[in-house]
Amino acid sequence: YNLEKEFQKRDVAIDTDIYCITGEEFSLGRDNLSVVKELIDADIKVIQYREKNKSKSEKLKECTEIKQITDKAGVTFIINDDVDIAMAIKADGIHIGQGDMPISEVRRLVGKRIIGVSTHNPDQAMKAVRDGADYIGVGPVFETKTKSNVEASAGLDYIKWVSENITIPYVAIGGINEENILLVQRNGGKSFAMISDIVGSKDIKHKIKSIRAKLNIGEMS
Ligand code: TZP
Ligand code: MG
Repeated sequence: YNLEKEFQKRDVAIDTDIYCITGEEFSLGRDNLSVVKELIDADIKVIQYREKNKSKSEKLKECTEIKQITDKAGVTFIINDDVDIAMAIKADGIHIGQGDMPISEVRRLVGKRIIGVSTHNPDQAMKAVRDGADYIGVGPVFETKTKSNVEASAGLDYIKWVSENITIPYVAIGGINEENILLVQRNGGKSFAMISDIVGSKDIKHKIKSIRAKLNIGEMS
């Protein structure tokens, strides 16, 4: 039985514009499943499931449900932290941090699935590329209250450095919102991972529309 063979890598675009991450505690009382439905309705193409305070079985149940609707919609579904859940539900990818298992070990487990790795400085970025990450997270660009024990802000200089030196897809993260996203774009940002500004919006579809309008204007100027 070969897990790696069984998985057919989909033609997934990780270098999307907005990369949405779940966080039920920031979702104004909505559950993750209904937030994901709204994200899909707003034409979001990459969604990461991230829940730091739920049990494994709760997460597995939610991810199983979410996977059904992301599959139907052709949306890339990435799991934060839990390689076992990613494998159990046949997720498109896994996102890991600096303190997690080495990329080489994760690769042995997940085969051709997407591996994303959080990085906070150039050394970590170069190592992630060498070790075979499919994309890197770049941040935290700004201060954020969303993540506990968050690393010091890496600032705009780091995203700029990545844009000039790293050839695999990268996703800016940390404190990005509608107000400051153009600044991140001007400093080399192409994909933007967000939690609170999106899932914490009353009208998620409208929020995504106005962020996209800003990004499009930024691209033209
Ligand atoms: N990793 C670095 S910052 C962060 C994560 C998961 C939190 C991002 O959340 P927000 O609300 O978009 O600042
Ligand atoms: Mg992690």
